[in-house]
Amino acid sequence: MSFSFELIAEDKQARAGTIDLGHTKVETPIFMPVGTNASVKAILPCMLKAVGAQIVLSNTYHLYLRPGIETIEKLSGLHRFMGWKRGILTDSGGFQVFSLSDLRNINPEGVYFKSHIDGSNHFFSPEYVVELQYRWGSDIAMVLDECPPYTMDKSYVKKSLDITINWAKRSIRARREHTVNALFGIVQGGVFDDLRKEAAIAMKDLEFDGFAIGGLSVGEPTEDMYRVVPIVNEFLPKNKPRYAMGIGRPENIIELIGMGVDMFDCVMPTRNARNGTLFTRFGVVNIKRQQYRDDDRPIEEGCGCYTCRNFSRGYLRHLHKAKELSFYTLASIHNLYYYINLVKSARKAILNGRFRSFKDEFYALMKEGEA
Ligand code: PRF
Ligand code: ZN
Repeated sequence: MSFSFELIAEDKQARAGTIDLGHTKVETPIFMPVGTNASVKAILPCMLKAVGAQIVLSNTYHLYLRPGIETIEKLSGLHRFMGWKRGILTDSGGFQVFSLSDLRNINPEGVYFKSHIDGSNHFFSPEYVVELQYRWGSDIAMVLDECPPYTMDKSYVKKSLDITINWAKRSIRARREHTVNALFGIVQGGVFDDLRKEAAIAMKDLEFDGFAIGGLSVGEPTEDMYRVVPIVNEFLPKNKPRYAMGIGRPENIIELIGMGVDMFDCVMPTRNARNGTLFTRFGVVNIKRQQYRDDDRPIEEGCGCYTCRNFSRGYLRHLHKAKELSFYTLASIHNLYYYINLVKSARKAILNGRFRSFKDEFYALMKEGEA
């Protein structure tokens, strides 16, 4: 086991730390770009390095269906396969089975599902998804969980949570046979405060290397997210990293860092880049708009990314209109740089004990942009 987490500084609830993955380190808080199919869409590993990515997320559900475990094993594991030497965290498939596959049937043993690619039948157990993630060499594996849809009532969420907790215990037993990589538990419980507390307490004593908060950003009002996260964090051990899965908007990330969350992933920077929505300190730039046709300025004045150092809004708008493939790459580079540096600046502020003023400035600039 070569995983370790060191808490370096605290500023109220906000934390700065370092995760040591053995072959590479990750400075927290951290934003992880999403590389679902062992590729961050439109982005090469050399670009990931250039924007400062230290760890990326990939998906067990997708990789298991295509190209399959045997292929990745034959091609020397996930790092070699995708040409990325830094960190890799893999999601368990719990969430993707429920959001993507056709016809799924969840029972206490595991989950049966049909591939969204060819309709074939498959079964994931908590033991099997741990094995898969270790066999292809993920640095951080996630346990199988059920993320109940936001529309489910409390009795459903309670039953689902009981299954998720039982799966977490089985995952811990399964990992005893594999020693090198880290395993994170996932706290579910929907928007129900008492279920979240129950979930955090049930998970905290299991021998996980870190804990994720799942089941958020699934359509619930933002107030629910901001209420539930502190409840969970109160019960999670301080000396292990906390990861908010699939979150979120820049302001969600800032708020959750302030509540003691250390790790984030989200498709938003890359997905929004591809449809022309670019993030800046002054709010979003919709590059499709006519007003940018002859605009010689970069996406964001002062941004250090490759795109902003070399290209104008007018040029990027042209590429978008002409459906040039380079648009996807240039826009994704900027958005990833924005997200990664936002979180990096938050880390610096925490180290200097000025997270509060950092947050105030973040909102002040956004407001200035609206004016
Ligand atoms: N569970 C897992 N992956 C996830 C989620 C979850 O609840 C979410 C919810 N935002 C995103 N990704 N395993
Ligand atoms: Zn930029």
